[in-house]
Amino acid sequence: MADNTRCGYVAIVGRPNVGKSTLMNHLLGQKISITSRKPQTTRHRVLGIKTEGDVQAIYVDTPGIHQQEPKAINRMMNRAATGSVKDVDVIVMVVDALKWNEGDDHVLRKLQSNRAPVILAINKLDAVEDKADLLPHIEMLSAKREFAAIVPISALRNRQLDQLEEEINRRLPESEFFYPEDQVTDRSMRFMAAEAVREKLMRQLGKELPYACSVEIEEFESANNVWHISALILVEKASQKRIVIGDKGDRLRKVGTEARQDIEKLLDAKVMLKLWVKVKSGWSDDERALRSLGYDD
Ligand code: GDP
Ligand code: K
Ligand code: MG
Repeated sequence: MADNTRCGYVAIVGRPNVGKSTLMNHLLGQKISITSRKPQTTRHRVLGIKTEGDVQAIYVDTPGIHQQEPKAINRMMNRAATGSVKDVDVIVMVVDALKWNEGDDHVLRKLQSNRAPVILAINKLDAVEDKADLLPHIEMLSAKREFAAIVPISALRNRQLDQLEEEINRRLPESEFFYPEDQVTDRSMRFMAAEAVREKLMRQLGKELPYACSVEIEEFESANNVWHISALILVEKASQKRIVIGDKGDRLRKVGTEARQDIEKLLDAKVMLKLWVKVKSGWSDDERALRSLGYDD
């Protein structure tokens, strides 16, 4: 390891669906955190570790910060989001270009007492039709708070991510690396496998029920270079179970195929994936049940 290394924590925060997880994955150059068009896709705090040269940036992807917290799962996600921001070195606040709303103001308020520098990443630049609208928008945003830097980006198209990274890295403290140079996340492969299944469910189920689903890994073993994994999909009602399974099992099969391909990439090995669907009523409103599913970290 070189002298004068830098290392620190970078929290990625923002209201739901602005592109936080997409940004983390693209900064890391691999899929660590699941994404979809739906808010509340990210339910857990996920670390993505990037070591390059003498800098190690430890990104913390957070569930979006919600204004309403009626259900236990929302309260837990908010706690995960704000709790993970406490001791970080840099905060990247992601917003959707030209779409500032009171959800963003709410996030700013949550960050008010935090001492870490806040870099504003104005995302989805590619979706802005008239670039002339951008300058007054940036002016409006810079009046909201003293941001350490403002960088317009497109996470999805990898635009200006180098500039953003530069702004982040120069604010990391001098320190030894906290993780081995080849480690990319603090999460287990078991967890990543469950998340891969949940991502496909989030993406393939319309508005019907993605929020009522949770995934538990029951078997995770390798034999002769093949991983045998079985995952249990928990839903709240029998009607939801039918939707997840789909006509003649079509949907479940599709979820299984796509999840298996992602898991094979992660493990770099062949995978046999079995999926089961089971009804477990009321779990999303029961904090104890959530704890047993690992939602409390
Ligand atoms: P999160 O809830 O903040 O973590 O948001 P996600 O990363 O899950 O992204 C939400 C949606 O926005 C997904 O459909 C992404 O593909 C999309 N998205 C993210 N970044 C960009 C971007 O730079 N441009 C466009 N057009 N879409 C994006
Ligand atoms: K999302
Ligand atoms: Mg996310």
